[in-house]
Amino acid sequence: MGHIAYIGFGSNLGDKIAYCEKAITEILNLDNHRLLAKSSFYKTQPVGYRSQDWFVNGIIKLETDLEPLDLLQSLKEIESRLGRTETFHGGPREIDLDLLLYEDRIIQTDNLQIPHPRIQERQFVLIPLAEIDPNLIHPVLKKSVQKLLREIKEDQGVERF
Ligand code: PH2
Ligand code: MG
Ligand code: MG
Repeated sequence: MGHIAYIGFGSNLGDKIAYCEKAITEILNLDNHRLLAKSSFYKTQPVGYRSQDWFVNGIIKLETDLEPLDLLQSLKEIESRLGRTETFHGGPREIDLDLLLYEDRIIQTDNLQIPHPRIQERQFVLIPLAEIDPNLIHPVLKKSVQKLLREIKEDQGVERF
């Protein structure tokens, strides 16, 4: 039986759009993965460490047969295959694939936290998520994506391409 997962992608090094497109293709080439929805691509200002180039960000909604840790492992392998180089935490990257939500599961381990702990702070996640599924309920905060988005007061610089 398929499970529904949301994956955020981001790139701010090299050909950003090409890295995002390639990552999506690789995810969909995994056995038994089906694309349910894909957001637009967004040009976003860096959140956190600010002295780096702007990002391309977006979200896909997937059906997967993999359990969360196996899906995470597959995402890490795709990041490496696409040539992600190690910089520093929060620093520039060719491709970042984050498992944001998996069904309504709550997982707290050293390697994996689901829901992703910073969804509610980030317009670059919530805006594409709201484009796909505005009424999706955050399983911990028990609020819709639309509501979480309205609760962010500052403009973080997210523009649709
Ligand atoms: N990822 C981060 C830190 N800051 N800012 C933007 N705009 N987009 C990102 O994907 C991003 C970020 C850490 O993963
Ligand atoms: Mg990330
Ligand atoms: Mg990551």
